[in-house]
Amino acid sequence: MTTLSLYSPGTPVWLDDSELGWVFAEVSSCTKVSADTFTLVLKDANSKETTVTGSGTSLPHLRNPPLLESADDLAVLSHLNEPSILYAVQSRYAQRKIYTYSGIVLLAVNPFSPVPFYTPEIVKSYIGHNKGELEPHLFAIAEDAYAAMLLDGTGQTIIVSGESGAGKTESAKLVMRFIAAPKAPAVNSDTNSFVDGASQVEQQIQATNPILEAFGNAKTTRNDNSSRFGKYIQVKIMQLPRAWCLTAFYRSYYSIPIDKSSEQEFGHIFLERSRLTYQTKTERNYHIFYQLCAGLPSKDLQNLGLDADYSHFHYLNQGGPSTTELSDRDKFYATQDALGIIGIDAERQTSIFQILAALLHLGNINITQTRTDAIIDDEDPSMAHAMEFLGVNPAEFKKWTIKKQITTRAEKIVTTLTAPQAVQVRDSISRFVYACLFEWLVTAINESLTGKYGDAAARAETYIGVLDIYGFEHFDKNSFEQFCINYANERLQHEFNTYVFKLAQDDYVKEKINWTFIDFDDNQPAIDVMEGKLGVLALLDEESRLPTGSDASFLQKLNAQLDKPANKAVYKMPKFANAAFTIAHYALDVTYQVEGFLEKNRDTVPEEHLTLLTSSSNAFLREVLDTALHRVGTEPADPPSPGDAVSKIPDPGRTSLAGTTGRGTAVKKPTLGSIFKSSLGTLMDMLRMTNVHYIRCLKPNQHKTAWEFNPLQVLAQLRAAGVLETIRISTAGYPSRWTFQDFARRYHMLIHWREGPQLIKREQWKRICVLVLQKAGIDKSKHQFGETKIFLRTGVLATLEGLRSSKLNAVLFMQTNMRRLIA
Ligand code: AOV
Ligand code: MG
Repeated sequence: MTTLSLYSPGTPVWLDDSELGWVFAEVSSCTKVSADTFTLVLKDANSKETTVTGSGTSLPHLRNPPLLESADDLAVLSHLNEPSILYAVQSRYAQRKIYTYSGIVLLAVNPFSPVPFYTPEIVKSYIGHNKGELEPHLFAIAEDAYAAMLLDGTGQTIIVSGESGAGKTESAKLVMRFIAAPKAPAVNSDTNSFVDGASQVEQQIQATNPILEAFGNAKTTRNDNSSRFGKYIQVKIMQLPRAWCLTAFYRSYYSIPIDKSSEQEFGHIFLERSRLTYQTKTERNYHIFYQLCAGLPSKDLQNLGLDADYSHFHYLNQGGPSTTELSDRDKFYATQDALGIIGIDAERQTSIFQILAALLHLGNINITQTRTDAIIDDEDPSMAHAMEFLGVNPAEFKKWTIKKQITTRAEKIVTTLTAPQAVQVRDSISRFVYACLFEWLVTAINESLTGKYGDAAARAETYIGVLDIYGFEHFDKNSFEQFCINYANERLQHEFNTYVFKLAQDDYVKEKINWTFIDFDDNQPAIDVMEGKLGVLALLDEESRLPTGSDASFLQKLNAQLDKPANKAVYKMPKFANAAFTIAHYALDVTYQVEGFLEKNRDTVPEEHLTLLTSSSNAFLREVLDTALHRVGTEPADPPSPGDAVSKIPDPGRTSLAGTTGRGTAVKKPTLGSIFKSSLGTLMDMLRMTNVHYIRCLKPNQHKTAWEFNPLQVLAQLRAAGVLETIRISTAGYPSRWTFQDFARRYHMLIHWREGPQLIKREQWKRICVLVLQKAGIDKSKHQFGETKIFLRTGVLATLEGLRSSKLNAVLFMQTNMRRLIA
């Protein structure tokens, strides 16, 4: 079509608008100025005229016909451009439709208000239906994953992504609820018992949410219930040997997700530890502390030396007075119930609460200073309380909080600490104990979920995993925590790119099919800057291991290594901020303040304190530490890199959570950054082994206002997520690909009943594929043959599956009738 006819008078187009992104307009006239340049006069909705001159892609974007404008799947838009996509999402949201397909991805816009989309009836209606048959929904994605799992027998992962407060955790919970919901009636008594067993597990899996959220979520300025850890929940599906109807033995068991068959346990990636001892204004510590103060009966509070007014506690009052929440008490009851469901009885709960109380008292220990040395009063009441609950001798605790022991080759030297240093020690102990408690909880949850099925469950290879991590974050001040969180999101985005763009297209090239390559924004350079051999994490580790290391010299190293022309696009020295560096993330540029990076990366507990804690008179605390240290101690840590001279100088007398075993001996001393990196690596490896499904959550406004849609903010998220490119590749590409043999084996029944088996016998796989497609009437434009694989466009597989089911039913019907006739 020529440009003149494309922009004929009356054609609806989009006109740039600084506030709204784009607005409606209509072409009044279009004139050719030179070979490929045109001048258009456009009229907006208020009949205001604007003149635009341009060529090719700089001409206004075309608007879609009204029928398509709020289509279920953005892939069907005839004009695939940014304004049309944004408008489709926006107009659907205005109609209270929060879900939209975007090729293989489901977009979910946060309503910030309760919505009636998740009733048991709706759950039911999505069971057994293909993705395109009903309104777009999280449940359709879950059902899709389920069906794919049964079809291929492979692991599936549903990745929920999006920035902080976009709705990942809520979506992940709903997806889990759908997967856990009873779906099919049991066929016989065998499967019946199985289904019954599962319903208990279903209850348990639901119970994990209030627990993990109480201990791992907190209020931030972006989200009142912000996840401060990442989780991967795996629902394993076991099949009964004698069963013949697949849908009947759905249920199985769940785990978060210790894979007992593998050496590496993986349950969650790092809990943000610094929050335990410090919160910025208007933010809170972990919910559980406020729940405890609000929910415990006053007698129990008294026993723990606590009171309902949490502003009395240093660890809870730093965020300021606006931090109270009425629902804390109800949430506490829910947490208690949930703990009960996973088998943590009242007595154990009391032990947990004692540890929490101990931490609050630790934070209130008064540390002052003489001219040079830190001092703690022997009679400090907070210390007395804390030590009582931790089962540790106060005098010993005091000694190793205000003093430090350095072991040299010849002797041990004890030196005194300053008050700020002593506070650091005290806080590091609190963070350490809390992190261990969280680890212990995850282990307890896993044991309760996997216990019943034990090894059989571990062997099951078919599962659906749901990944919900902390979303991309940027605050006024960003530190080590934001760096780790954004690094995780950057890796996840890279997986997405790789999956959708690279792999799809690499296969096309390998299989030599006709294909025009689609470009995408590769974020590998940003990842290299963060985790490469001489990247931020490596340099941070190097500096952290130097006894004389400091944040300032860390920054110097960063700038010396990374501020180079090759990294210009991703690493920047900010013009207006001192002691900071900027990384251009896929979502946004974020400036990180280096202050505190080193200390947070080391986050070490003095060896003497570790010995005190592990030999505590509190048996429960000993169990918690032993479980946690054992769990984390088994996680792989990066071996020190060869050129890393500083790694040969370990920080004497100190150890981090991950660097110890339950017996208190230091084995290796990885830093938090390096554990985070290897933990992420394990996660990515796991994802790669599965078939992935994507849910992309969008935050429609920054104020958490119900049904308010800020187009520019959503546009930024759509851009960052590469939505436009994803749609292009899904519509142009071939999402299903099978080897000739696999395809032939599954669908040969669609060709003649005698010819099919004969061809199979002769292994004429490709010939069978050709005949199947002919027989099913699949158009030439819907498939391509590669060297070893057949490639199918979206929707083809659904058609073939439909035909296959009808054929199977017909055969079954015939057999039954034959038997009746014979009888
Ligand atoms: P996040 O997981 O993406 O942020 P959440 O899932 O916690 O975000 O959602 C934030 C808030 O949005 C929730 O507390 C709800 O109030 C609201 N919300 C989200 N999804 C829905 C929904 N489907 N229906 C109604 N309200 C919803 V973070 O964990 O900070 O990255 O780390
Ligand atoms: Mg969350």
